[in-house]
Amino acid sequence: MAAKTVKTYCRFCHAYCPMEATVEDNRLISLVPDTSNEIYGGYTCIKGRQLIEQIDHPTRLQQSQKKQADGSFTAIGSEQAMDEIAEKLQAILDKYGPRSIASYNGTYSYQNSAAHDVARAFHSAIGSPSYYTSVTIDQPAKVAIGPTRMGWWNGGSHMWNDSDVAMIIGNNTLVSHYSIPGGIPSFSPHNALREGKQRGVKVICIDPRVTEVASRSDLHLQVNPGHDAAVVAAIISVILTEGLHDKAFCDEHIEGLDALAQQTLRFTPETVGAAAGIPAEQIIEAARMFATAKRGTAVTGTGPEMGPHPNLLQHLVQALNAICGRHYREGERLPNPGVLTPAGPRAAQATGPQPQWLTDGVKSRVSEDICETVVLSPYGPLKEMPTAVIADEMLLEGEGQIKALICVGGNPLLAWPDQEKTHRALAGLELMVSIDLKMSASAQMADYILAPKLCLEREDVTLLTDIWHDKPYSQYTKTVVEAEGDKIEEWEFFWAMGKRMGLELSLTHGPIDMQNKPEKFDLLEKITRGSRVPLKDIYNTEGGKVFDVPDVILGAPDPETQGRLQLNPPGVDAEFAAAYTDLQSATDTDYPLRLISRRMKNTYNSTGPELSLLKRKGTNNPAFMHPQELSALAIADGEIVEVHSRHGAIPAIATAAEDIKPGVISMSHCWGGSPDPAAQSDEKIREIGSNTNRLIDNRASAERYSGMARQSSIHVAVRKLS
Ligand SMILES: Nc1nc2c(c(=O)[nH]1)N[C@H]1C(S)=C(S)[C@@H](COP(=O)(O)OP(=O)(O)OC[C@H]3O[C@@H](n4cnc5c(=O)[nH]c(N)nc54)[C@H](O)[C@@H]3O)O[C@H]1N2
Ligand SMILES: Nc1nc2c(c(=O)[nH]1)N[C@H]1C(S)=C(S)[C@@H](COP(=O)(O)OP(=O)(O)OC[C@H]3O[C@@H](n4cnc5c(=O)[nH]c(N)nc54)[C@H](O)[C@@H]3O)O[C@H]1N2
Ligand code: SF4
Ligand SMILES: [Mo]
Repeated sequence: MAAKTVKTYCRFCHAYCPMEATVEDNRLISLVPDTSNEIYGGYTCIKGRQLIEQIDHPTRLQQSQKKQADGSFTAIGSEQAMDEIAEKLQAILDKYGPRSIASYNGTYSYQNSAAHDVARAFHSAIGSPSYYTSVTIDQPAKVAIGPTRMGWWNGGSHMWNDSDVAMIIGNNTLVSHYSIPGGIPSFSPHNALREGKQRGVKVICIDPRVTEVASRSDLHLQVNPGHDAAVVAAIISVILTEGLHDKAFCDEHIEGLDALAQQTLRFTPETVGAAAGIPAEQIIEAARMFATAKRGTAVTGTGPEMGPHPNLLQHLVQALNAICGRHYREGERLPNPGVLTPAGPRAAQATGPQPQWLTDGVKSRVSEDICETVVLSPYGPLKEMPTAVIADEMLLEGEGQIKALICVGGNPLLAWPDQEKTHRALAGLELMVSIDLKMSASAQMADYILAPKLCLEREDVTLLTDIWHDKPYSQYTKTVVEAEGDKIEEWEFFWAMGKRMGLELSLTHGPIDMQNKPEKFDLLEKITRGSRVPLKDIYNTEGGKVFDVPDVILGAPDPETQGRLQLNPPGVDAEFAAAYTDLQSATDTDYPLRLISRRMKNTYNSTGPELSLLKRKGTNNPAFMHPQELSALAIADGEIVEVHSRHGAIPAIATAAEDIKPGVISMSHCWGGSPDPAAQSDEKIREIGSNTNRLIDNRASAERYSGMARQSSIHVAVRKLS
């Protein structure tokens, strides 16, 4: 057959870079950036260039696997595996009830545009609230707790393309390709930043590392980790004291401004600067730079969102944007009203807080304070249980204990806080099923591993990123190459369980055909029904494009439904007090260093180090430290040391890096292997790295409502091994 070139997009990460694939006899012979794309301009990264290799890689599971009595795996047909799994799930459901069946939908579940909706439909059909995702160990304060407590603005915040300032707090988009709107766009981020700087955007970066973003910013606050809430409180205080806020917006749409002014008053630039290790003048300069600009948003990333006081930090960042009025107003055109999200007019008004979401959902069995979180999405509020305490839910005996786990494109043993506990929890399950392309550390603990189709082997649409773009952009990709052998999609698993268990699965816009397996397009059509652009039009468009959607001009507020943003919700006083106390706390002499997280260019969490180009860039997660720190401890660059916390110890490869603030260790997560001594993970540190989640006690500083663990800014010390 003659070679054919088609347009598609990469789903190695969520930047969804458009590509052109040339296929001959169902084999990929080339995969190149789609240089004609108007948004990405031909951008791709080293990971995306490995998609061809990934398809035939020797570590890829070509068939589903079943664990044998001796712990080894043998190949099994996927239909046979699913027959057996359905029977086991039914027995567990009958014996222990719906809550005992949990699914954990990790990062690769998000890359399949139908996976979450069908998984949720399965949970609804069996009545199980035990729906978990990686979002609740990522930034739950941002997507759930913050907007729930303060309310949100229906017109959204200023986006990068029409901003003249951006405050970027612990978010390194140039490596992570991640930002919420307002920060540097995740799509071709280098170009976006260059274009912004030419336009005159002022970038304020707050990060303990001179990151790729920090080195290109106008003002870098190289803070000690863990004081971001206090830093933002101080910035707010300067703005309010100097009267730089948007008084008209505050009068009309905000409640609790006086209280906020009071609460932030004692967070003076001097007090906060001393603890955060930066000059007071920098805090004042950041406040003035941000507030005197006309448009632009403050955004956070994972670093501070995983550190201390994330609920307060998120509250203050939202408050900062609100008091400066950084929201689209009546009569303004929304840069991206959404392509796949529901059509309809939008009004320039706030929706007030929803405190009932914090308390009325399904309660965690392990703590009164922790509850189902409500994640805001363009499709409405979505409930999920907090992953930070899922291992405890598995270990705590009694009514509702989790007995079965379906793990979809996630790697709990490396990703969940408290690795030892996670290991015990997974080992105690009656049934664990993993849908994973390789024998990951977690998959090895499963009873069944189902071999999935990879991204170029399936259809998808850019549902996840629909409102992250600052233009109404979308792309539908058809299957580029048919998967060889017996492989399934993530959603097909849940459909197959539903069918075998005699369930009726339903999406928001109607039931799923349970007799004949639906086509993916039909599923996606049902998921997106009512969208601004019909899915068919996107399907019929070759490649990604900005769609010509009618302008959405924000309408006048409706007095009936209009709410106010609440700057002083119940509970924040105590959070302010805790953040203030932290400013005064003496250095912990036993654990004087702070271990923080980072992303690495050559991997996506635990995916990638097996691929040749990525492997060449490194097969482990070095412990980056300032050379001064290394010499003070008499540690050589490249030496294997032990990093230990009150909770655990791991080996680490000490690596000198000038860009790290002294006192800080910067290490990536999701590396290493099983903590089971039999796995001898520590001995393989240079080949597989080590797992920072072994240093974390997930309950020691669990955040209210979400149970979010302290996954960054961890108190540690370093010990020489020889
Ligand atoms: N200490 C600490 N812990 C952290 C973090 C941190 O910064 N510090 N970060 C947290 C964050 S933000 C997140 S999102 C989580 C990540 O948590 P997880 O999502 O649980 O972890 P990943 O390593 O992304 O797991 C992805 C899995 O999917 C598999 N996979 C790869 N491609 C495919 C595919 O196409 N289909 C399928 N079905 N599977 C595939 C991979 O082999 C891998 O096992 O970790 C969290 N944990
Ligand atoms: N290449 C690659 N891309 C990825 C991933 C990957 O593993 N590799 N992971 C994906 C995932 S799951 C996610 S959630 C996103 C995350 O995307 P980002 O949030 O952009 O993640 P990072 O690049 O780790 O950036 C976090 C930054 O926070 C800083 N930081 C750490 N602690 C603190 C602190 O206390 N205060 C402040 N102010 N800063 C702090 C770190 O130095 C780091 O620069 O990236 C995604 N993209
Ligand atoms: S940034 Fe890299 S990994 Fe992410 S979608 Fe683009 S090419 Fe793929
Ligand atoms: Mo994440």
